[in-house]
Amino acid sequence: MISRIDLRSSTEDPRAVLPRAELDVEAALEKVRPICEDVHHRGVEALIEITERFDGVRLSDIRVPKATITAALETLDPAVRAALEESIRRARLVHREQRRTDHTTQVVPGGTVTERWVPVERVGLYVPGGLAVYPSSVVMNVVPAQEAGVRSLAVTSPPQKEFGGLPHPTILAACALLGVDEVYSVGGAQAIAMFAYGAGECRPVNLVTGPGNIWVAAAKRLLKGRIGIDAEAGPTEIAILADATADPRHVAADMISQAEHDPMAAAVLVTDSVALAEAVEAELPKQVEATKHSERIATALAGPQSGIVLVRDLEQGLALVNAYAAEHLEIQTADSEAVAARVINAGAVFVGPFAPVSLGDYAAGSNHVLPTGGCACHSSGLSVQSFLRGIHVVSYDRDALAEVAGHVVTLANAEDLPGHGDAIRARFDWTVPNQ
Ligand code: HSO
Ligand code: ZN
Repeated sequence: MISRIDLRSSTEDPRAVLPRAELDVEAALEKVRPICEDVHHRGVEALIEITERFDGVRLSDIRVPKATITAALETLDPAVRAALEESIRRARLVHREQRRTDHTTQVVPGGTVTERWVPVERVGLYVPGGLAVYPSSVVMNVVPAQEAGVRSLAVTSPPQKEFGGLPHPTILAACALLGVDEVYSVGGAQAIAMFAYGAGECRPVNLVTGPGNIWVAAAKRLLKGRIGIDAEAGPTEIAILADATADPRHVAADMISQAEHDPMAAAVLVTDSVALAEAVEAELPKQVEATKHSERIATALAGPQSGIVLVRDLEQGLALVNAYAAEHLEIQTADSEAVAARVINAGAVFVGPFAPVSLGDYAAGSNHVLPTGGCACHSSGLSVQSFLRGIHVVSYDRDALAEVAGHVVTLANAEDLPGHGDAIRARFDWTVPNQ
């Protein structure tokens, strides 16, 4: 069901020996290019045709009427509504504290630099359809954007045949709960193109966030620059660093929880305990058989991207998980807080026996849009910061400029850019020496 990789005597670079899925976004680029160009040139007409081709739905309009969004909330199961409300409340608590305050540094008397944090004006949020419906992803995208102060937010999600070409009603209900009333039933690469170029009622956006399949990732790569993007999300992944104190039933359940997303999802257990490895190997088939999406879970666990990795000790384990830079990393060891404090690369860290990844997926308050594919070594998950730009505001008076004028002219000349120096010298009637 899952392969075992024994690295106890390995001295190789951990990056070379760890299992990881390769997602060939480059190959998808050529397929999405004509789609994006078509949306660029023909707008809504192209969106309707492409949607019919890929989603098997003929849309009369790409925009979901406001009344439909409100109606979705009215018919939402009250238990789901209560759970979503709690998820939103907790996410707001955490994300509100991520707001940045403007800061002014007085460099010299009369000379200041202020960093002003300004929200992106208009954002497009992509909510995937596909194998599962993700109202929780609406929460994870919308809450940080709203807390950052983004004024204009549009959500798009693939049309569902069984719901008459609308996005899933739970997604619409989540939008209603969050006060989002601009929603489109468009998915795939064409949705990203709609956001980038605008089409019909959808004005172009400045930034697109939210996970999606390989076509969405390819469109994001293609259109990046014209629009900002959060990340090119790949299949989800969980790594667990555990010792003999971990409960194999919990470890197996957590691996299964993320394997449930996608046959290409990755579940990697790193442990120094042969007994735990064996117990998890025995537990996995039992739990997989008893669960609903056993087929795709079995595929994900058996895939080359998943495995149980044996290490000499937790030191080697830590080096390994830091090299792997998992989207989600659980620490289930005796002193889990101390081990977690030494993690430097992960999208999010879940500490101890009672912080499973699924808590973070729905209701920890943390964000579940996280860097995949090793990108956690240079990028962060979605946060208020993702929706802000820091603008430096430079304010110098005559005396403050005079004080540093000579240095600017010198550096300009050192770079053979005398025009730069002259812009300073002109302000002092060319009296600053041109050395
Ligand atoms: N684990 C996913 C998020 C998610 N799980 C949504 C359930 N619903 C990626 O972090
Ligand atoms: Zn999940």
